[in-house]
Amino acid sequence: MAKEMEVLVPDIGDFDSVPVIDILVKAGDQVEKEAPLVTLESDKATMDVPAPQAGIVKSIRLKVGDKVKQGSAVLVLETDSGEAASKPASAEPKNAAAEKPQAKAESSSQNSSASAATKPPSQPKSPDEKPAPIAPAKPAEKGGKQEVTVPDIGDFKEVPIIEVRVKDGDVVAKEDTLLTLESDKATLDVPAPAAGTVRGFKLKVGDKVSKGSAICSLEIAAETNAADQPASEKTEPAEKPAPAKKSAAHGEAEAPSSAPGNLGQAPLPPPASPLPAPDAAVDAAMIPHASPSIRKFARELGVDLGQVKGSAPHGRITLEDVQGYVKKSLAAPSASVAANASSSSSIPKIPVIDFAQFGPIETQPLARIRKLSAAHVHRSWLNIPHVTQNDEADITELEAFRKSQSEETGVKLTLLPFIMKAVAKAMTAYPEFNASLSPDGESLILKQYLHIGFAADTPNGLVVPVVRDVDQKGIVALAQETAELAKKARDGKLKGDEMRGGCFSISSLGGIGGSHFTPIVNAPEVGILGVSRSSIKPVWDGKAFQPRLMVPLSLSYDHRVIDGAYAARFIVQLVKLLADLRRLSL
Ligand code: CAO
Repeated sequence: MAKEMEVLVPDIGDFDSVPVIDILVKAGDQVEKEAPLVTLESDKATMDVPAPQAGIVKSIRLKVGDKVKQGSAVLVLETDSGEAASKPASAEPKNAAAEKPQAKAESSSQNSSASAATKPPSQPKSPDEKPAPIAPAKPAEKGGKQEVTVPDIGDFKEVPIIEVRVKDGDVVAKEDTLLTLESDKATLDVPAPAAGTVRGFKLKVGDKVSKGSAICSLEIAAETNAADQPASEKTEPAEKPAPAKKSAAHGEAEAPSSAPGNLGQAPLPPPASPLPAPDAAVDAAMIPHASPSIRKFARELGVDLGQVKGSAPHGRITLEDVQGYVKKSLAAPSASVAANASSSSSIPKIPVIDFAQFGPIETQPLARIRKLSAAHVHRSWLNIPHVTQNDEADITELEAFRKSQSEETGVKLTLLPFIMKAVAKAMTAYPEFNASLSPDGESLILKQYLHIGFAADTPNGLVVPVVRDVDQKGIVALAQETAELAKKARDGKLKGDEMRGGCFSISSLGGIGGSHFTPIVNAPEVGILGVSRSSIKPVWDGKAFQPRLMVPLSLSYDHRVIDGAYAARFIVQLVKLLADLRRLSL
């Protein structure tokens, strides 16, 4: 017999005024059990409220912009089974019998992070029932040691570590990410519960951990002040973490904004800085802003959300945006398809080989950054017709100046900031290097700002921090900024903004070695400069060979945008600028 039930907002942590940002169903819709009904978004997490049962939506009880909390009415659902998945439409908003009610306050609050979107709503607490405070941590005494363990990560056990952010001896601030775990349902950053020095850290990527697994001990900084104490030590109940953003169906994971605080642990902090993929990959490689249900929808259609422009506030991607993207892609003329094609190109697959037949092997999961940058360089390589132009610049005088200025200013000046400045100057003279091809391949977008990214080698893979307004900065400032960004990159502390907006990239392998190489253009940029190791070479001055310090340069460019002659002029100009720094001031 058909029965009506009122679907309520499940336990969403301590949030009590969360805006509804999307209503995904309308009256009359037939929904499956677990189908997302509405999307809520706090400043910390995006979450879908799923249908507790299959049924027909009779009426919607809220609208976009409404602010809700646990127990708020979402809609009325007519179900066949008559099972009270939420509560009868007429009943008080209390005691909604979830299919699998949480056994206790602790699990109902803390499991929400990893499973809110797929679990049926948990039993709402009565309106005046306060969430259970998170159990106090062992005090992290100043100058003492605190053992750090994996916090409550919901129902998950044996969760693989996908990223390690610290090593033994590192000094961390409270809430700095120590490592990232990824189950099939959620990605969770484990933060430092206090500021201190990491000791006894032995975990590595691929290790599997569960709640309570030892991570390291923290030698608590003597100057640790109250603000550094774990939230759970404060008298107020610790903030109950928000549910992890996750897919309703496939468990596609996103970093939780604030995942469960463990007993004795500080709540997990907002997600680690967005993935340090090469800047141009940002659109595609960084987690796009979309609700779990939209992600699922996109996945089903094979849409890369990184390619979709969000029309909702803060660039959030809506259902209509995905649909529009699909329509546009289907209608796109072959030229623009060619401009965008990567996943659709039917390149022959590399045969799958069982390497174990030839000898012992070990399979190591790739770190997230590596996976993202692999996807990005692959896209760039497939989409961009590359040409690489090589040359060498005589930096004999520059080198002498660099050394003298390093001593004089006390700032370590490497070759990189000089090259960056020279590239900026050359880009000003050859503005097509400061451009991007429009997505439809019909026009050139010329940028009136000049930000340059540089590839940085980090333990977790390649990242591309971006130095802004290079044309307006001096060499010393550039040296300081690149050194600072490179350190942040290696420490895994770069923020999303610090990897966005690049116009051109420099990949300097000069500190390592090698002569020339072919850098891959960092799409949608159109040029990248590879710098190799300088060496003394005999250079003919018209009368005799002179020993000169030569640095090899490799300029790769997008041949759809840049003609060969234009690129040759650009690199010749660059070589001249490096050979005679006085030209930089002209
Ligand atoms: N020729 C000779 N020596 C060079 C040089 C060059 N072209 N470039 C740098 N060096 C020297 C520096 O002067 C420094 O020497 P000292 O320590 O004796 O002063 C040493 O090499 C190390 O420099 P550095 O690498 O620390 O500093 P940098 O400013 O040159 O580079 C950074 C910074 C972040 C670009 C670099 O550390 C890095 O990560 N490079 C790798 C980039 C990369 O992976 N590219 C590939 C991307 S595609 O996969």
